[in-house]
Amino acid sequence: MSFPRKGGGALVTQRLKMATNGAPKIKLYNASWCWYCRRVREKLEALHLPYEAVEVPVRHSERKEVIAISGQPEVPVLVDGETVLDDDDVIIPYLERTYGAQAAAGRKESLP
Ligand SMILES: N[C@@H](CCC(=O)N[C@@H](CS)C(=O)NCC(=O)O)C(=O)O
Repeated sequence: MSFPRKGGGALVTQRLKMATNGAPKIKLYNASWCWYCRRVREKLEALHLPYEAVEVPVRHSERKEVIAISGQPEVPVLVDGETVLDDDDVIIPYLERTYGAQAAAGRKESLP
């Protein structure tokens, strides 16, 4: 069976992949009280990017996963496939560069 396709099939396919892939591809190590983390969460949400948020322990010494992944204990840490970033001033421009155009195209597509 075939379905009629609107223009922008690649975008539709991309959205379907995001919807059906199970776990989100982006993982954010963060703390609910952390302002830098909040900036990153707001950017992920503004770009409509699904992500898995991992709340880290308050104590540095207990942040073993963050240290293993990023080599340092501070949050936010963003993992996107092979890319691991550990500063909000690096993470936010990365998200804009990588996903900004996709989000803008999605907004245009949803206009009447
Ligand atoms: N340069 C980092 C600084 C991040 C930062 O200072 N994070 C704080 C939490 S808001 C942190 O993990 N501090 C260590 C701690 O929790 O004691 C950034 O801008 O993202």
